[in-house]
Amino acid sequence: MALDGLRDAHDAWWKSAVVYQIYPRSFADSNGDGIGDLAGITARLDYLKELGVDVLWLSPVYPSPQDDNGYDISDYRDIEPLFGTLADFDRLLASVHERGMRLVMDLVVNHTSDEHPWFRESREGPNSAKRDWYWWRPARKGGDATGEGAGSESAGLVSAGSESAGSESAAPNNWGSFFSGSAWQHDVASGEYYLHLFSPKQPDLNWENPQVRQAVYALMRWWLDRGVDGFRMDVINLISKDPDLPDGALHGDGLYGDGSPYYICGPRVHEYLQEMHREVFAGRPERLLTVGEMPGVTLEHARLFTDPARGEVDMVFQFEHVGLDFGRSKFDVRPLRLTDLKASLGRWQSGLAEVGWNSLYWNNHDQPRIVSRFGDDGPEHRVRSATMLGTVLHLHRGTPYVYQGEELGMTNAPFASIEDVHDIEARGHYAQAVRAGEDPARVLDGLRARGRDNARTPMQWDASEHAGFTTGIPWLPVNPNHTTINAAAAVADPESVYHHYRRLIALRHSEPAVVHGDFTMLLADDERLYAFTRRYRDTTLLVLANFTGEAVPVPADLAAEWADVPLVLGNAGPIDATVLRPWEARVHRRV
Ligand code: TEU
Ligand code: CA
Repeated sequence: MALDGLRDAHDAWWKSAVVYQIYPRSFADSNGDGIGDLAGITARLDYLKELGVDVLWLSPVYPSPQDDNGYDISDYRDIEPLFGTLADFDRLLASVHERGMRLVMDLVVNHTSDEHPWFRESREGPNSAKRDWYWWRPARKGGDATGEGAGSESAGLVSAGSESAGSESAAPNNWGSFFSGSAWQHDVASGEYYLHLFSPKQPDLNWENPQVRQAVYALMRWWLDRGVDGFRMDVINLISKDPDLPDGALHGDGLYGDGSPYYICGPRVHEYLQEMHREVFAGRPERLLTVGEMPGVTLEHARLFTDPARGEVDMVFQFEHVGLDFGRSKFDVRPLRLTDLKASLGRWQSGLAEVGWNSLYWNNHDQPRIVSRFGDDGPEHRVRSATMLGTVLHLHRGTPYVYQGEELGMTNAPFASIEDVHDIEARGHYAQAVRAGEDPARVLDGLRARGRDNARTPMQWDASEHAGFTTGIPWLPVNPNHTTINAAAAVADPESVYHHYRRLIALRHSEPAVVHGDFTMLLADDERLYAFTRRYRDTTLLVLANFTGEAVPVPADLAAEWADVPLVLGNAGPIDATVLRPWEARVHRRV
């Protein structure tokens, strides 16, 4: 393993790779049922190959009741019938490999679906052989197990505290779930509760139990043996909980406690990932990629997780830069300060410079569209702000991830009412906030800015009725702006966001300074310009970007130093060395 580590540290293939995330439900529908599927993806591979991406990551395609759009898995060794069959999967994988690309699966093993056979067996009662595979606990002493949630009984389960939770709750502790309400679900038959950090249909697996860990490693080997090229590991830094499950400090709303100190990067998380690495990855060929999704991960932990010598994961998704514009919650919108963004990304650049590796992302299936968030999605500035944002991200040191439609500059969606909102997190938040007396119109504004459905409207392939996504009725309406923002139009227009992303990806493949160059932040205190250099051997790149809708003068010393240095990429035509146009971005290259 030490040898593995040494090799990886230098030229792991994924350092020069770009990953493209597909949300299968919303990518391409092949059979007119309104839901994207595997055959739809297979039919669109040439588009992705043309874009130039190296790796495709599929959000979950396993059988699932779809309570959280597939992040609730009921069978780890099959394909959800809505998406196709294992034969369709094998065809997709072969077609990806034929084109010289790789395919990474989503691995969701912090929790299963409550309809997974493991949980069904676990729920049979305290003597079930799998009882200990999940986190079952008796009611809190002195709590009133029948008090709250009474009347909302469904299928023998009563939500712990959906009505009157807080300190009187009988739930084993006061933790709130990520999707509103208590993190505990009462099971009437046994009188006990089970832990679910996400929805009640996503019970948390108990990783303390070695049988659980072996079962997970076995399913991972099963997919690798089938030929997949790695995993994106869902909330993998939440798998180790403090087994005492202590109460957390009360949230602002006074209803639930914050359990995160007891499950974010918990006591055994590094041990588990090292064990996983030994049991699943060690001795396999080097073509694999592992990325751990890690909400709340600190730079200090990230360095440990991604130190190749430790054998844990290749890189992590951290969340700092996508939380800088949160107010009291993610739905409470606060404007981004550019200096905060630079301080955060800059800290991660230097923190993982010597050891470890960064992932780079603006978007995924949980985040609002970046052009609507940090750019300007109006007709005048959409293309230029989207290409500026892409340039800044892709020129950092790390592996960039492109989320489907980001390469088209797709925007947030205009949801008219809560009726149009599908996502479980958004609906839960709306219900809780309105119950707590907040103005529904304002809550909806928060959802429009931050709701996960923004990322999940169907891929905009062309200007036709449902954007070429489906011949049927899409499960979530297409964004009306698909008449102008779509792949067909973008491919035909050399100045489109698509072609700019294609050039960014090509630059990474041809220019070692983009992959390996060191990173130096410039103008750290400037609220309008983002500037940095990348230096590798005799090459220096300067990246200069205007994060505003106004022209901004280039500081005189920078202008003088770089005026005659050629551009390798820009988004605004011929440059004026002394001023950046609105949302302009440039990459100069000096040798
Ligand atoms: O998300 C984990 C996560 O912490 C958040 O990004 C989450 O989406 C939520 O917005 C918290 O406010 C992962 C998946 O990416 C997400 O789609 C799943 O819903 C979640 O885990 C549970 O599997
Ligand atoms: Ca379909």
